[in-house]
Amino acid sequence: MTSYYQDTISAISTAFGKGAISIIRLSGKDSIEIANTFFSKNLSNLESNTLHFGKILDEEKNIIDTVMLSVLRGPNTYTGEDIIEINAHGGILITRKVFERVLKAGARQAKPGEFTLRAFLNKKIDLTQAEAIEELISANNEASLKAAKKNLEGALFQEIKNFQKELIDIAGILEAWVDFPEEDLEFKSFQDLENDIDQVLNKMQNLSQTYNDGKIIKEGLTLAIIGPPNVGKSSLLNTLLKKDRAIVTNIAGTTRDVLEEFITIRNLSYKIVDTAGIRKTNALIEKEGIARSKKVLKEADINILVLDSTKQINEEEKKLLKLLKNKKFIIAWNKIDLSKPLKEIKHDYIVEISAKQKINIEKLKDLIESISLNNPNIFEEDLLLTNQRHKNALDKAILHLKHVRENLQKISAEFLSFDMRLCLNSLNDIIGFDITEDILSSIFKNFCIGK
Ligand SMILES: Nc1nc2c(ncn2[C@@H]2O[C@H](COP(=O)(O)OP(=O)(O)OP(=O)(O)O)[C@@H](O)[C@H]2O)c(=O)[nH]1
Ligand SMILES: [Mg+2]
Repeated sequence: MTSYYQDTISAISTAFGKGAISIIRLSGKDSIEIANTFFSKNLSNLESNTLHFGKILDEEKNIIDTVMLSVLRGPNTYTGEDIIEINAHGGILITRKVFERVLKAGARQAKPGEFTLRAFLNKKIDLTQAEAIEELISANNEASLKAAKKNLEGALFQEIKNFQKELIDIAGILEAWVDFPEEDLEFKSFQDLENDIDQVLNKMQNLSQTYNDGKIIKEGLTLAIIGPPNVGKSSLLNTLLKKDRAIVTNIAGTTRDVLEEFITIRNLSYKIVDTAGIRKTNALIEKEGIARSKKVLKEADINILVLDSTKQINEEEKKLLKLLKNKKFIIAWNKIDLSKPLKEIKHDYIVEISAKQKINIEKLKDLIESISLNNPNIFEEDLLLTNQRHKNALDKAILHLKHVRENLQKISAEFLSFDMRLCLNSLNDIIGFDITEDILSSIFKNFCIGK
Protein backbone atom coordinates (compact mmCIF):
# COMPACT_ATOMS: atom_id res chain seq x y z
CA MET A 1 0.00 0.00 0.00
CA THR A 2 2.78 2.38 0.93
CA SER A 3 4.62 2.85 -2.37
CA TYR A 4 1.43 4.01 -4.09
CA TYR A 5 0.95 6.70 -1.50
CA GLN A 6 4.43 8.13 -1.95
CA ASP A 7 3.38 10.44 -4.77
CA THR A 8 2.03 13.98 -4.45
CA ILE A 9 -1.65 14.44 -5.17
CA SER A 10 -3.66 17.47 -6.17
CA ALA A 11 -7.31 18.41 -6.62
CA ILE A 12 -9.62 21.37 -6.90
CA SER A 13 -11.11 21.31 -3.41
CA THR A 14 -13.86 23.86 -3.90
CA ALA A 15 -17.16 23.08 -5.64
CA PHE A 16 -17.28 23.24 -9.43
CA GLY A 17 -18.66 26.53 -10.71
CA LYS A 18 -18.17 30.27 -10.68
CA GLY A 19 -17.12 31.70 -7.32
CA ALA A 20 -14.96 34.39 -5.76
CA ILE A 21 -12.17 31.98 -4.87
CA SER A 22 -11.29 28.42 -5.70
CA ILE A 23 -8.81 26.30 -3.79
CA ILE A 24 -6.38 23.93 -5.43
CA ARG A 25 -4.68 21.67 -2.98
CA LEU A 26 -1.49 19.58 -3.12
CA SER A 27 -0.42 16.98 -0.59
CA GLY A 28 2.68 14.79 -0.51
CA LYS A 29 6.37 14.91 0.13
CA ASP A 30 7.08 16.82 -3.10
CA SER A 31 4.35 19.46 -2.68
CA ILE A 32 6.76 22.31 -2.01
CA GLU A 33 9.22 21.27 -4.71
CA ILE A 34 6.42 20.98 -7.25
CA ALA A 35 5.00 24.37 -6.26
CA ASN A 36 8.46 25.90 -6.72
CA THR A 37 8.31 25.07 -10.43
CA PHE A 38 5.27 27.30 -11.03
CA PHE A 39 5.17 29.85 -8.18
CA SER A 40 6.82 33.23 -8.57
CA LYS A 41 8.53 32.96 -5.17
CA ASN A 42 10.83 30.20 -3.87
CA LEU A 43 9.05 28.37 -1.05
CA SER A 44 11.83 26.04 0.11
CA ASN A 45 12.88 27.99 3.18
CA LEU A 46 9.55 29.45 4.16
CA GLU A 47 8.04 28.53 7.48
CA SER A 48 5.01 26.33 7.94
CA ASN A 49 1.54 27.86 8.25
CA THR A 50 2.44 30.95 6.24
CA LEU A 51 0.51 32.67 3.48
CA HIS A 52 2.19 34.13 0.37
CA PHE A 53 1.04 36.46 -2.34
CA GLY A 54 2.42 35.62 -5.78
CA LYS A 55 1.83 34.40 -9.29
CA ILE A 56 1.22 31.05 -10.94
CA LEU A 57 3.46 30.92 -14.00
CA ASP A 58 3.33 28.68 -17.04
CA GLU A 59 6.41 27.01 -18.51
CA GLU A 60 7.27 30.18 -20.48
CA LYS A 61 6.89 32.28 -17.30
CA ASN A 62 3.62 33.83 -18.48
CA ILE A 63 1.23 34.64 -15.65
CA ILE A 64 -1.71 32.25 -15.36
CA ASP A 65 -3.20 33.79 -12.20
CA THR A 66 -2.35 35.95 -9.20
CA VAL A 67 -3.00 33.97 -6.04
CA MET A 68 -2.54 33.54 -2.30
CA LEU A 69 -0.63 30.38 -1.51
CA SER A 70 -0.34 28.63 1.88
CA VAL A 71 2.65 26.56 2.93
CA LEU A 72 1.71 23.90 5.48
CA ARG A 73 4.44 21.50 6.48
CA GLY A 74 3.73 17.98 7.76
CA PRO A 75 3.17 16.29 10.09
CA ASN A 76 0.85 18.92 11.61
CA THR A 77 -1.48 19.12 8.62
CA TYR A 78 -4.79 17.58 7.59
CA THR A 79 -3.10 14.71 5.76
CA GLY A 80 0.03 14.60 7.89
CA GLU A 81 2.07 15.44 4.77
CA ASP A 82 3.38 18.70 3.31
CA ILE A 83 0.45 20.62 1.87
CA ILE A 84 0.26 23.56 -0.50
CA GLU A 85 -3.04 25.36 -0.87
CA ILE A 86 -3.56 27.79 -3.71
CA ASN A 87 -6.36 30.33 -3.43
CA ALA A 88 -6.96 31.20 -7.07
CA HIS A 89 -9.61 33.33 -8.71
CA GLY A 90 -12.83 31.37 -8.76
CA GLY A 91 -13.69 31.21 -12.47
CA ILE A 92 -14.18 27.80 -14.02
CA LEU A 93 -11.59 28.30 -16.77
CA ILE A 94 -8.93 30.00 -14.63
CA THR A 95 -9.24 27.35 -11.93
CA ARG A 96 -8.81 24.61 -14.49
CA LYS A 97 -5.73 26.32 -15.93
CA VAL A 98 -4.06 26.59 -12.52
CA PHE A 99 -4.93 22.98 -11.79
CA GLU A 100 -3.56 21.78 -15.13
CA ARG A 101 -0.34 23.64 -14.39
CA VAL A 102 -0.04 21.86 -11.05
CA LEU A 103 -0.50 18.48 -12.75
CA LYS A 104 2.04 19.36 -15.43
CA ALA A 105 4.52 20.23 -12.68
CA GLY A 106 4.36 16.66 -11.40
CA ALA A 107 1.38 16.19 -9.10
CA ARG A 108 -1.08 13.37 -9.72
CA GLN A 109 -4.81 14.04 -9.80
CA ALA A 110 -6.30 12.92 -6.48
CA LYS A 111 -9.04 10.32 -6.30
CA PRO A 112 -12.23 10.98 -4.34
CA GLY A 113 -11.45 11.16 -0.62
CA GLU A 114 -7.74 10.63 -1.14
CA PHE A 115 -6.66 13.52 1.11
CA THR A 116 -8.73 12.07 3.94
CA LEU A 117 -7.46 8.57 3.15
CA ARG A 118 -3.94 9.86 3.64
CA ALA A 119 -4.95 11.49 6.92
CA PHE A 120 -6.19 8.06 7.99
CA LEU A 121 -3.10 6.19 6.75
CA ASN A 122 -0.87 8.70 8.52
CA LYS A 123 -2.88 8.11 11.71
CA LYS A 124 -4.16 11.68 11.96
CA ILE A 125 -7.67 10.28 12.34
CA ASP A 126 -9.29 6.87 12.71
CA LEU A 127 -11.74 5.49 10.17
CA THR A 128 -14.88 6.64 12.00
CA GLN A 129 -13.55 10.18 11.95
CA ALA A 130 -12.69 9.94 8.26
CA GLU A 131 -16.23 8.82 7.53
CA ALA A 132 -17.61 11.57 9.76
CA ILE A 133 -15.92 14.15 7.55
CA GLU A 134 -17.94 12.97 4.57
CA GLU A 135 -21.09 12.88 6.70
CA LEU A 136 -20.41 16.41 7.89
CA ILE A 137 -20.18 17.63 4.31
CA SER A 138 -23.35 15.78 3.27
CA ALA A 139 -25.40 16.69 6.36
CA ASN A 140 -28.59 18.49 5.37
CA ASN A 141 -30.26 18.84 8.76
CA GLU A 142 -29.16 19.90 12.23
CA ALA A 143 -29.43 16.43 13.74
CA SER A 144 -27.22 14.71 11.19
CA LEU A 145 -24.75 17.57 11.44
CA LYS A 146 -24.60 17.09 15.20
CA ALA A 147 -24.10 13.32 14.85
CA ALA A 148 -21.32 13.83 12.31
CA LYS A 149 -19.59 16.41 14.54
CA LYS A 150 -19.67 14.02 17.48
CA ASN A 151 -18.04 11.29 15.43
CA LEU A 152 -15.50 13.72 14.07
CA GLU A 153 -14.52 14.50 17.64
CA GLY A 154 -13.90 10.78 18.03
CA ALA A 155 -16.93 9.83 20.15
CA LEU A 156 -17.63 6.60 18.29
CA PHE A 157 -13.96 5.72 18.18
CA GLN A 158 -13.78 6.18 21.95
CA GLU A 159 -16.86 4.07 22.56
CA ILE A 160 -15.52 1.22 20.42
CA LYS A 161 -12.19 1.43 22.25
CA ASN A 162 -14.09 1.21 25.56
CA PHE A 163 -15.89 -1.94 24.40
CA GLN A 164 -12.59 -3.40 23.34
CA LYS A 165 -10.95 -2.61 26.63
CA GLU A 166 -13.64 -4.40 28.58
CA LEU A 167 -13.65 -7.32 26.16
CA ILE A 168 -9.89 -7.69 26.31
CA ASP A 169 -10.15 -8.10 30.07
CA ILE A 170 -12.71 -10.85 29.54
CA ALA A 171 -10.63 -12.39 26.76
CA GLY A 172 -7.67 -12.44 29.12
CA ILE A 173 -9.59 -14.64 31.50
CA LEU A 174 -10.66 -16.95 28.69
CA GLU A 175 -7.05 -17.23 27.53
CA ALA A 176 -6.01 -18.00 31.06
CA TRP A 177 -8.55 -20.81 31.13
CA VAL A 178 -6.96 -22.18 27.98
CA ASP A 179 -3.49 -22.04 29.51
CA PHE A 180 -4.37 -23.13 33.03
CA PRO A 181 -7.58 -25.16 32.77
CA GLU A 182 -7.19 -26.63 36.24
CA GLU A 183 -7.24 -23.32 38.04
CA ASP A 184 -10.23 -21.76 36.26
CA LEU A 185 -12.23 -20.60 39.23
CA GLU A 186 -9.34 -18.76 40.75
CA PHE A 187 -9.44 -16.19 37.99
CA LYS A 188 -13.12 -15.35 38.12
CA SER A 189 -16.38 -17.20 38.67
CA PHE A 190 -18.61 -18.06 35.73
CA GLN A 191 -21.27 -15.87 37.24
CA ASP A 192 -18.97 -12.86 37.37
CA LEU A 193 -17.83 -13.47 33.85
CA GLU A 194 -21.40 -13.76 32.60
CA ASN A 195 -22.26 -10.47 34.25
CA ASP A 196 -19.25 -8.78 32.71
CA ILE A 197 -20.16 -10.03 29.26
CA ASP A 198 -23.81 -9.03 29.68
CA GLN A 199 -22.80 -5.52 30.57
CA VAL A 200 -20.74 -4.98 27.44
CA LEU A 201 -23.25 -6.84 25.32
CA ASN A 202 -25.98 -4.54 26.55
CA LYS A 203 -24.06 -1.42 25.69
CA MET A 204 -23.19 -2.78 22.27
CA GLN A 205 -26.81 -3.67 21.56
CA ASN A 206 -28.04 -0.26 22.67
CA LEU A 207 -25.63 1.40 20.30
CA SER A 208 -26.65 -0.91 17.48
CA GLN A 209 -30.31 -0.01 18.03
CA THR A 210 -29.66 3.69 17.49
CA TYR A 211 -29.01 2.88 13.83
CA ASN A 212 -32.73 2.61 12.95
CA ASP A 213 -33.17 6.28 13.73
CA GLY A 214 -29.58 7.24 12.93
CA LYS A 215 -30.13 6.19 9.33
CA ILE A 216 -33.36 8.20 9.18
CA ILE A 217 -31.63 11.26 10.60
CA LYS A 218 -28.84 10.96 8.09
CA GLU A 219 -30.72 9.91 4.97
CA GLY A 220 -34.26 11.14 5.53
CA LEU A 221 -37.52 9.48 4.56
CA THR A 222 -39.93 9.41 1.65
CA LEU A 223 -43.26 11.01 2.46
CA ALA A 224 -46.06 10.39 -0.06
CA ILE A 225 -49.27 12.39 -0.33
CA ILE A 226 -51.98 10.11 -1.62
CA GLY A 227 -55.76 9.99 -1.82
CA PRO A 228 -58.75 10.31 -4.10
CA PRO A 229 -58.86 13.10 -6.72
CA ASN A 230 -59.64 16.67 -5.77
CA VAL A 231 -59.21 16.25 -1.99
CA GLY A 232 -56.37 18.80 -1.83
CA LYS A 233 -53.19 16.71 -2.13
CA SER A 234 -51.40 19.21 -4.36
CA SER A 235 -52.63 22.06 -2.17
CA LEU A 236 -51.05 20.31 0.81
CA LEU A 237 -47.78 19.84 -1.07
CA ASN A 238 -47.71 23.55 -1.87
CA THR A 239 -48.54 24.53 1.70
CA LEU A 240 -45.80 22.32 3.13
CA LEU A 241 -43.27 23.62 0.62
CA LYS A 242 -44.48 27.20 1.05
CA LYS A 243 -44.46 27.63 -2.72
CA ASP A 244 -46.72 27.06 -5.70
CA ARG A 245 -45.05 23.91 -6.90
CA ALA A 246 -48.00 21.85 -8.12
CA ILE A 247 -50.96 22.92 -10.24
CA VAL A 248 -54.14 23.17 -8.18
CA THR A 249 -57.61 23.31 -9.81
CA ASN A 250 -61.10 22.25 -8.88
CA ILE A 251 -61.06 19.66 -11.66
CA ALA A 252 -60.67 16.12 -10.38
CA GLY A 253 -57.67 14.50 -11.98
CA THR A 254 -55.48 17.62 -12.19
CA THR A 255 -52.24 15.93 -11.16
CA ARG A 256 -51.22 13.22 -13.64
CA ASP A 257 -47.59 12.72 -12.85
CA VAL A 258 -45.53 12.14 -9.72
CA LEU A 259 -43.96 15.31 -8.28
CA GLU A 260 -40.96 15.12 -5.97
CA GLU A 261 -39.41 17.79 -3.76
CA PHE A 262 -37.07 17.87 -0.78
CA ILE A 263 -38.16 19.42 2.48
CA THR A 264 -37.09 19.66 6.10
CA ILE A 265 -39.82 19.16 8.70
CA ARG A 266 -38.73 19.82 12.28
CA ASN A 267 -35.36 18.07 12.53
CA LEU A 268 -35.67 15.63 9.68
CA SER A 269 -35.28 15.61 5.90
CA TYR A 270 -37.92 14.22 3.59
CA LYS A 271 -38.45 13.56 -0.06
CA ILE A 272 -42.07 14.59 -0.41
CA VAL A 273 -44.10 13.16 -3.28
CA ASP A 274 -47.41 14.43 -4.68
CA THR A 275 -49.39 11.88 -6.66
CA ALA A 276 -52.35 11.59 -9.02
CA GLY A 277 -55.67 11.05 -7.24
CA ILE A 278 -56.61 7.37 -7.16
CA ARG A 279 -60.01 6.41 -8.66
CA LYS A 280 -61.52 4.14 -11.30
CA THR A 281 -60.96 5.60 -14.76
CA ASN A 282 -60.61 4.62 -18.39
CA ALA A 283 -58.64 7.70 -19.43
CA LEU A 284 -55.26 6.47 -20.61
CA ILE A 285 -53.02 9.18 -19.12
CA GLU A 286 -54.84 9.26 -15.82
CA LYS A 287 -54.67 5.47 -15.60
CA GLU A 288 -50.90 5.55 -15.95
CA GLY A 289 -50.72 8.32 -13.32
CA ILE A 290 -52.76 6.20 -10.90
CA ALA A 291 -50.53 3.17 -11.47
CA ARG A 292 -47.60 5.39 -10.51
CA SER A 293 -49.42 6.67 -7.42
CA LYS A 294 -49.89 3.11 -6.19
CA LYS A 295 -46.22 2.38 -6.73
CA VAL A 296 -45.29 5.49 -4.73
CA LEU A 297 -47.68 4.44 -1.95
CA LYS A 298 -46.01 1.04 -1.72
CA GLU A 299 -42.46 2.38 -1.67
CA ALA A 300 -42.96 5.37 0.65
CA ASP A 301 -41.75 5.24 4.24
CA ILE A 302 -44.75 7.27 5.34
CA ASN A 303 -48.00 8.04 3.51
CA ILE A 304 -50.34 10.92 4.18
CA LEU A 305 -53.79 9.82 3.11
CA VAL A 306 -55.70 13.01 2.35
CA LEU A 307 -59.50 12.74 2.55
CA ASP A 308 -62.18 15.34 1.95
CA SER A 309 -64.00 16.24 5.18
CA THR A 310 -67.07 17.32 3.28
CA LYS A 311 -67.59 13.95 1.64
CA GLN A 312 -68.75 10.49 2.70
CA ILE A 313 -66.27 7.65 2.38
CA ASN A 314 -66.74 5.68 -0.82
CA GLU A 315 -65.59 2.27 -2.03
CA GLU A 316 -62.40 3.64 -3.59
CA GLU A 317 -61.31 5.10 -0.30
CA LYS A 318 -61.95 1.83 1.48
CA LYS A 319 -59.70 0.17 -1.09
CA LEU A 320 -57.02 2.77 -0.37
CA LEU A 321 -57.22 2.05 3.34
CA LYS A 322 -56.72 -1.62 2.51
CA LEU A 323 -53.64 -0.83 0.45
CA LEU A 324 -52.23 1.05 3.44
CA LYS A 325 -52.95 -1.69 5.93
CA ASN A 326 -49.37 -2.64 6.73
CA LYS A 327 -47.86 0.78 6.12
CA LYS A 328 -47.05 3.75 8.35
CA PHE A 329 -49.65 6.38 7.45
CA ILE A 330 -51.42 9.49 8.62
CA ILE A 331 -55.02 10.36 7.77
CA ALA A 332 -55.39 14.06 7.04
CA TRP A 333 -59.00 15.18 6.90
CA ASN A 334 -58.71 18.19 4.61
CA LYS A 335 -61.04 21.16 3.99
CA ILE A 336 -62.09 21.44 7.63
CA ASP A 337 -62.64 25.13 6.94
CA LEU A 338 -65.80 23.92 5.16
CA SER A 339 -66.94 21.11 7.46
CA LYS A 340 -65.97 18.74 10.25
CA PRO A 341 -65.29 15.23 8.89
CA LEU A 342 -68.63 13.70 7.99
CA LYS A 343 -67.38 10.21 8.58
CA GLU A 344 -65.36 8.59 11.32
CA ILE A 345 -62.39 6.33 10.65
CA LYS A 346 -60.48 4.71 13.49
CA HIS A 347 -56.74 5.18 13.22
CA ASP A 348 -53.88 6.13 15.54
CA TYR A 349 -52.68 9.06 13.48
CA ILE A 350 -55.43 11.43 12.41
CA VAL A 351 -55.30 15.16 11.92
CA GLU A 352 -57.89 17.65 10.68
CA ILE A 353 -56.43 20.31 8.41
CA SER A 354 -57.10 22.86 5.78
CA ALA A 355 -54.37 22.89 3.16
CA LYS A 356 -55.89 25.97 1.58
CA GLN A 357 -56.49 28.02 4.76
CA LYS A 358 -53.33 26.61 6.42
CA ILE A 359 -55.12 25.29 9.49
CA ASN A 360 -53.37 22.74 11.75
CA ILE A 361 -50.37 22.42 9.47
CA GLU A 362 -48.04 22.54 12.49
CA LYS A 363 -50.07 19.71 14.06
CA LEU A 364 -49.57 17.67 10.93
CA LYS A 365 -45.83 18.36 11.06
CA ASP A 366 -45.69 17.20 14.69
CA LEU A 367 -47.41 14.01 13.69
CA ILE A 368 -45.03 13.48 10.78
CA GLU A 369 -42.05 13.93 13.08
CA SER A 370 -43.33 11.61 15.77
CA ILE A 371 -44.31 8.86 13.34
CA SER A 372 -40.92 9.09 11.61
CA LEU A 373 -38.71 8.00 14.47
CA ASN A 374 -38.70 4.74 16.38
CA ASN A 375 -37.40 6.47 19.48
CA PRO A 376 -38.73 10.02 19.88
CA ASN A 377 -35.96 10.75 22.41
CA ILE A 378 -33.24 9.81 19.95
CA PHE A 379 -31.96 13.38 19.73
CA GLU A 380 -30.90 13.17 23.35
CA GLU A 381 -28.73 10.10 22.72
CA ASP A 382 -25.04 10.80 23.17
CA LEU A 383 -23.98 8.66 20.29
CA LEU A 384 -25.82 7.69 17.13
CA LEU A 385 -24.89 5.03 14.66
CA THR A 386 -25.52 6.53 11.21
CA ASN A 387 -23.33 4.37 9.02
CA GLN A 388 -24.38 1.00 7.60
CA ARG A 389 -20.82 -0.28 7.64
CA HIS A 390 -20.48 0.46 11.35
CA LYS A 391 -23.83 -1.18 12.06
CA ASN A 392 -22.90 -4.37 10.17
CA ALA A 393 -19.54 -4.69 11.90
CA LEU A 394 -21.03 -4.00 15.33
CA ASP A 395 -23.76 -6.59 14.78
CA LYS A 396 -21.13 -9.11 13.77
CA ALA A 397 -19.23 -8.38 16.97
CA ILE A 398 -22.45 -8.77 18.97
CA LEU A 399 -23.11 -12.14 17.35
CA HIS A 400 -19.66 -13.45 18.28
CA LEU A 401 -19.99 -12.15 21.81
CA LYS A 402 -23.43 -13.74 22.19
CA HIS A 403 -21.88 -17.00 21.09
CA VAL A 404 -19.30 -16.71 23.84
CA ARG A 405 -21.97 -15.85 26.38
CA GLU A 406 -24.28 -18.72 25.44
CA ASN A 407 -21.54 -21.32 25.39
CA LEU A 408 -19.57 -20.18 28.38
CA GLN A 409 -20.13 -23.33 30.33
CA LYS A 410 -20.68 -25.61 27.37
CA ILE A 411 -17.65 -25.58 25.10
CA SER A 412 -13.93 -25.52 25.66
CA ALA A 413 -12.15 -22.27 26.38
CA GLU A 414 -10.16 -22.51 23.12
CA PHE A 415 -13.35 -22.07 21.09
CA LEU A 416 -14.59 -19.30 23.33
CA SER A 417 -11.44 -17.34 23.00
CA PHE A 418 -11.48 -17.84 19.24
CA ASP A 419 -14.96 -16.28 19.11
CA MET A 420 -13.79 -13.50 21.35
CA ARG A 421 -11.01 -12.68 18.92
CA LEU A 422 -13.48 -12.58 16.04
CA CYS A 423 -15.59 -10.19 18.11
CA LEU A 424 -12.61 -7.91 18.74
CA ASN A 425 -11.66 -8.05 15.05
CA SER A 426 -15.14 -6.92 14.01
CA LEU A 427 -14.82 -3.94 16.34
CA ASN A 428 -11.41 -3.25 14.80
CA ASP A 429 -13.09 -3.06 11.39
CA ILE A 430 -15.20 -0.13 12.60
CA ILE A 431 -12.25 2.02 13.59
CA GLY A 432 -10.11 0.77 10.75
CA PHE A 433 -7.38 -1.14 12.54
CA ASP A 434 -5.93 -3.95 10.41
CA ILE A 435 -8.37 -3.10 7.66
CA THR A 436 -7.86 -4.40 4.12
CA GLU A 437 -7.19 -2.18 1.12
CA ASP A 438 -10.38 -3.38 -0.62
CA ILE A 439 -12.58 -2.17 2.21
CA LEU A 440 -10.69 1.10 2.39
CA SER A 441 -11.11 1.88 -1.29
CA SER A 442 -14.82 1.04 -1.16
CA ILE A 443 -15.26 3.49 1.72
CA PHE A 444 -13.31 6.37 0.22
CA LYS A 445 -14.67 6.11 -3.31
CA ASN A 446 -17.89 7.79 -2.13
CA PHE A 447 -16.07 10.90 -0.94
CA CYS A 448 -15.88 14.23 -2.78
CA ILE A 449 -12.86 14.90 -4.90
CA GLY A 450 -10.46 17.24 -3.10
CA LYS A 451 -11.40 16.08 0.40
N1 LIG B 1 -62.06 25.04 1.05
C1 LIG B 1 -60.96 24.35 0.81
N2 LIG B 1 -60.64 24.01 -0.43
C2 LIG B 1 -59.51 23.31 -0.64
C3 LIG B 1 -58.65 22.96 0.43
N3 LIG B 1 -57.62 22.28 -0.07
C4 LIG B 1 -57.79 22.21 -1.41
N4 LIG B 1 -58.92 22.84 -1.76
C5 LIG B 1 -59.49 23.00 -3.11
O1 LIG B 1 -59.79 21.71 -3.64
C6 LIG B 1 -59.56 21.67 -5.04
C7 LIG B 1 -58.61 20.53 -5.39
O2 LIG B 1 -57.33 20.82 -4.86
P1 LIG B 1 -56.03 20.09 -5.33
O3 LIG B 1 -54.97 20.46 -4.42
O4 LIG B 1 -55.79 20.30 -6.79
O5 LIG B 1 -56.47 18.59 -5.12
P2 LIG B 1 -55.71 17.24 -5.53
O6 LIG B 1 -56.02 16.25 -4.48
O7 LIG B 1 -54.29 17.50 -5.80
O8 LIG B 1 -56.47 16.84 -6.86
P3 LIG B 1 -55.95 15.88 -8.06
O9 LIG B 1 -54.62 16.33 -8.48
O10 LIG B 1 -56.98 16.10 -9.11
O11 LIG B 1 -55.98 14.50 -7.55
C8 LIG B 1 -59.02 23.06 -5.42
O12 LIG B 1 -60.07 23.83 -5.89
C9 LIG B 1 -58.50 23.58 -4.09
O13 LIG B 1 -58.49 24.98 -4.01
C10 LIG B 1 -59.03 23.35 1.77
O14 LIG B 1 -58.34 23.09 2.76
N5 LIG B 1 -60.18 24.04 1.90
MG1 LIG C 1 -53.14 17.24 -7.44
